[in-house]
Formats: sequence, structure tokens, C-alpha cells
Amino acid sequence: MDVVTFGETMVLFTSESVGPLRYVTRFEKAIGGAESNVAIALARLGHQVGWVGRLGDDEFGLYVRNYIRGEGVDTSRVIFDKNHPTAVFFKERQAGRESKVYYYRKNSAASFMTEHDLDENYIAQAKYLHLTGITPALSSSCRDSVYRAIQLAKKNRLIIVFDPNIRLKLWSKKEAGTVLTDIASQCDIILPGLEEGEIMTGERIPEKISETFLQNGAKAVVVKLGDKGAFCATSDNEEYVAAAPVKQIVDPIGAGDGFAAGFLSGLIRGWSLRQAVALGNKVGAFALTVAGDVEGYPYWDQVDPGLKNEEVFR
Ligand code: KDG
Repeated sequence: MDVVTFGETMVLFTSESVGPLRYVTRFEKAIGGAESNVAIALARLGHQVGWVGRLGDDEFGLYVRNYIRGEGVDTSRVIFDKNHPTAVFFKERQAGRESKVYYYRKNSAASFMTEHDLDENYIAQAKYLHLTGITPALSSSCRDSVYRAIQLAKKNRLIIVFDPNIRLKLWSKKEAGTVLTDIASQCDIILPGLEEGEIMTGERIPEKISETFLQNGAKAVVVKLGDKGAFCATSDNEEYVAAAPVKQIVDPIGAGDGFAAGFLSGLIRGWSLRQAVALGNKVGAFALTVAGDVEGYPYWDQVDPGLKNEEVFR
């Protein structure tokens, strides 16, 4: 297996019309969860990937599992919890602005995930462990499971890629900053956005943010800069990588996960950091073109042909 990831995936209801949810009468049903987004995008790019999670033993749990499995992700370690439900969340569409998100996830099955839900033999098969900062925000047992995953990954020599994915609806900036900085100090590659970098390091510019993470033990850092692309740094090199062009942005949610998947895909292919970042930018750009999280992620044959013409991939 190339990558293993774990976290909470919810049923996502997106309003069909624009405006406050109280007036909305119709919703489209899909799924959303940062880690399963990454897993699905990786599977489309041709990789072997496993997603581990705890779902309610209910209709929505089956829907989520079947959706992820249907995308070619291994879901054999998913746990169905008889006592707690699958979470749901709603996207409220706003004219000319980013959608608003409403979670219904307190006491969800995933928040009862424990370190015992992680099977060492399963994790040991993979080359990369992908983690996000959403999981440790869900509950203390989820936080413990993140630390356990890191321990198992280190023991079995996986490379740990950490996307802070700070969700301020789940915790305060202060708590997120403290916990995620500690987690980041145990991971190999960190993928913050600019604001996340600031929350975690107190620095405002990509060069300084990266420097702080590198001093704290990371081997590589990629600061995502939206339409300005990304800045990547290791202890002996740093550079900006331009964004991929997008004709029309429909919804940015899911783009960061697309970035993580494209970036991981580049690493799995043995590409340079710069090329992996450029692929991340490209896959992230695909996600911007649709309203849902995962619907826009490309298959490898949609990405591959254009690459030959781009200097960074030659
Ligand atoms: O990155 C997109 C995610 O934010 C979305 O799918 C939902 O996982 C989610 C979360 O916790 O916000």
C-alpha cells in the first residue's frame, strides 16, 4: 500500500439554492472528510490507499463506507459503531463568497475512535501515513489515536505527512496552535496554509514559517498560498512553485486535500519536491472547479498528458 490515512468522514448536504439554510428546501447528498478526500484523490491518481475510520452502524455509515470503497480505497479496517451515529454536515451556499459549513458531529461515531482502532500490521504495509489536524480536535481519544498512529508509523518507517487543516469551529486558535505544533514536531512533512502557519508558529511569511517547522524537526515544509501557488523548503533548498491556472473557481473546499493527494502522488512516483508540489497545485486546482469536495479530483489520465509541456515536470 502507498498511503494509509484515518479520520472522520461525514455525510455532506449541500443546499441546491443560494442563501440561508432556513429557506433552503432541497439538498444534494454527498460525503466530506479531509482524510477520505485525500484517499479518494490518491486512488483516482492510481495509488493503493487505505482509509480507516469509525462510522455509525446506520444507513449513513454504510453510504460513506460504500462511497469511499466505490472509489477504489481500501476500507477493510473501517469500524461500525453500534452506539453512536455517523456525523452529517451542511454547506450553505453564499453568493460570491465561500460557502458556510455547519457541523452536526458532536458525539459522532468518529469522535469515539480510539488508539485500539489502529492495526499495526495494516499501517506497516504503507509507505506514507497521512494525518490531519482535524482528528485531534474531535476528542481526547481521537487525539491519542493520532499519537499512536505516529508511534506506529515511526516504528515501521513510514513517512508522516501532516496537514494541519485547522478548523476553528472545533477548537480555539490557542488550543489548536499548541496541540498541532506538538504533533507537527513529530511528523516529517508539514503542509500548512499561510494562516495555519501563523497560528502554529507566530510567523507571517512562508520563509519564516518553514524555518520554524524545520527547526522543530520537520524534514520538509510546504506552505500553501492559494492562487500564488506554494512555497516549499527543506534544510538545504527553498523555492516558490507557481499555482496551476483555473478558469473559474466554484468552491475552494476540498482544494487543500487535492493538494495533499497530488503532492503525495508526486512523492510516491519518486519525483523531486518541486515537482510533487507542482502536481499538488494541479490536483488542488481541479477541486476548485466543482461544488463538492471530491467530485473534481482528476484521474491520472486527465493530469498526465499536459505535464509533458510544463517545464517543472520535464
Ligand atoms: O477539507 C475539506 C473538509 O473540511 C471537509 O470535507 C469536511 O473534513 C471535514 C471537516 O472536518 O471540516
